[in-house]
Amino acid sequence: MKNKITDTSKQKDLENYQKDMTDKALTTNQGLKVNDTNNSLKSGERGSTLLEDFLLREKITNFDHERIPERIVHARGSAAHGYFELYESIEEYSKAGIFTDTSRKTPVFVRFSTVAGSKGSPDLARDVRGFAVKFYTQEGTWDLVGNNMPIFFIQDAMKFPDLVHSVKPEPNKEIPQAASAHDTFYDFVSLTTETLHNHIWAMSDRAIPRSLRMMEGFGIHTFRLINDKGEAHFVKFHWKPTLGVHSVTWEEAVKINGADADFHRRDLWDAIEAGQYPEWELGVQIVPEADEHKYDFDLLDPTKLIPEEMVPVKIIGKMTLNKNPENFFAETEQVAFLPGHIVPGIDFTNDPLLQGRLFSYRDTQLSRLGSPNFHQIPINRPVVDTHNNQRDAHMQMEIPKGQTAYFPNSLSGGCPHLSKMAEGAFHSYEERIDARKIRTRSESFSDHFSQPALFYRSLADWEKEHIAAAYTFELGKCNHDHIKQRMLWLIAQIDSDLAKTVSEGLGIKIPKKIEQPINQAIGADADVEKHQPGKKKIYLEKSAALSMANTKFESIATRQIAVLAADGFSMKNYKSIKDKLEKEGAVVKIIAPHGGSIKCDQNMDYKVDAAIATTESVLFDAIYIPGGEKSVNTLLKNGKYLKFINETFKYCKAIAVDDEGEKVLDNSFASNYKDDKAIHINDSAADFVKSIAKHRNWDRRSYSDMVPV
Ligand code: HDE
Repeated sequence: MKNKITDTSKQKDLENYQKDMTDKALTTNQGLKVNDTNNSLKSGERGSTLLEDFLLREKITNFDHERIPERIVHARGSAAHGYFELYESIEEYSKAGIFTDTSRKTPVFVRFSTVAGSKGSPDLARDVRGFAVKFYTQEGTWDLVGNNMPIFFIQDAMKFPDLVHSVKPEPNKEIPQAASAHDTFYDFVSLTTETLHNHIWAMSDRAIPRSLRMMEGFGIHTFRLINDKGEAHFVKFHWKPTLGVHSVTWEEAVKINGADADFHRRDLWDAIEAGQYPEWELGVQIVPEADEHKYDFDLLDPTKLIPEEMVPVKIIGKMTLNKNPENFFAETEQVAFLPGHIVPGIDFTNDPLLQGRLFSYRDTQLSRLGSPNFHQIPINRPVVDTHNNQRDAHMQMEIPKGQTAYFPNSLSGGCPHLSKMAEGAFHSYEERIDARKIRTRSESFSDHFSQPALFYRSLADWEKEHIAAAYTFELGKCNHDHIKQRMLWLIAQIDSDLAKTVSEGLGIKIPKKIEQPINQAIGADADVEKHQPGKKKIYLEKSAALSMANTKFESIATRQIAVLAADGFSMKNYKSIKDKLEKEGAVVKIIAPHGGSIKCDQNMDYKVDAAIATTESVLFDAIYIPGGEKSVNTLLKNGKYLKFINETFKYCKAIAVDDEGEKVLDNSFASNYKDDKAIHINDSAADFVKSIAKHRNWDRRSYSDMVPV
């Protein structure tokens, strides 16, 4: 079995379950051929429908039961298949085959998600993104169920239902959908200071990614790696996208949700269909066991990250997503991730959030998928064989043979038999524990301000401005002043300038102290006193890795470029730009006054990708306007084209125009800023490419902020 597993093993397994309907007759579930699926059986042409109609009943019954409960969190998701390759063995740390065997291509299935919204909610909600990876390894399935931010809101699983209830729509009115900007969330956050670190990340542009392919992933918890000598190291897992980490602005996000609520899902699907496969490198931060207590924070506290400057991220492999699912429900909806799925060489730590997750995921799958046999659903089946004495239950798909279903037995020769560690059996890491049974929180978890402050200090000015705007927007949507005041007081503990800007935006003063101390507000007994947040520490001035200003700006692959053109556009202009952009991997789309096709100045037909009425500028990364008198005059008659340019200018994206195309620019808000470095007038295509690769020209914002779109 061992050497037979390849990157396509899971695909081959899934093919056994796929159904191709081509050239097939329509049948009932019993295989009966059907000659009418449009009309029910009636007593006479205008008579009542007969109970006898088993065709009607089968069709309707199936339909009535099509839905399963959506996930309580992470309901909205999109997924893809791919594989993971290891660059170099890390056998000194882990004996896991996936971390030691560089010849393997391990199949993976990855699901990205938002957290708070329902299954049909828009993709660009301000939210954390789930980043769940199922590795179908030769030693069994390993699930790395992470997020796109390196920390979490709470320190103990016990608080998870409270956190989720506070952010979900308010229970009396089921408002708002997929949004954190409401009273209950801020009531909870302002009373639960451990949330502040993840919260400030959620206020940053990380919460509104440009693409699922342009965000990082993190395992968050500290895990353990175990080598073949049984030695342990602590580890944090990181996914780094090869395209860099990029986001949209909040104003764009709001518009994208209206223009294309499936923006991220479509982008992932289209990139894979076009053969532009999303890639992430896997990195590990390794901490020797001896260093467990070396840091100013506790490695078991999931609200803390280890700055990369303190422990570098070692890149060890790459994941490539190269295939879309065949069926959304069967794969993306039915996939079940469990942090408890690990393989020899990887183990847990006592992080109290992780420990709770080890219970929750199997439990939730039972009600979501309806049976403990959910591991038999094709997408959830490991690529290795499974044998045990667990039996029966709803939807048993296998036919276990033999007289025995217990261990030990002699009637079946002791089978299925146990394995030794040397034969690959899992063995829990033997951690020495000498402790009291106690319901409390460790003092070492009590610093709630140092890391949000480190994050904020590490950002570029434009990132800081976006955070201030996000706090102002979110708190501005709350109705209760005491909640806003409590939040302002807490933000001031993170950074006084930030609090000042938010307070001006809200028109509310930062309180000198809060009326009711947080420990009283939570109705706590004396014991909670000692868990009040400690003083802010500065153990690192800045961490460059936390700022998106320091990400990669090398490629324009998969960037969407809108060409604004009508009949009579200059073919020469267009071709030279298009060829260069496409050579660099960008996607060039003609946006014309109508669908179908338009003619260039050489009278040749060009297929239109979208009529201007059906699309919006916020769906694109840059704009190009070729010359051609007739084309440009047509564009000038339609205000939507000017809106395209004004918005693209406002959101600091690259614009290129050639020849008469400049006239359109002259009529826009960009007309006075022709020396802006991301505005190209008769420039080389190579310069335009460089500006697109930079993602945005944030220097522009001092004047583009005034554009009223
Ligand atoms: Fe989850 N989480 N979670 N979570 N989580 C679920 O499991 C839970 C947490 C994450 O694409 C649920 O199958 C608890 C942290 C992702 O299918 C549920 C706690 C992180 C996904 C659940 C956490 C995550 C989930 C809902 C606190 C990042 C989507 C449906 C102890 C490391 C997986 C499901 C997918 C889904 C529980 C906290 C990531 C209810 C109790 C921290 C990516 O079991």
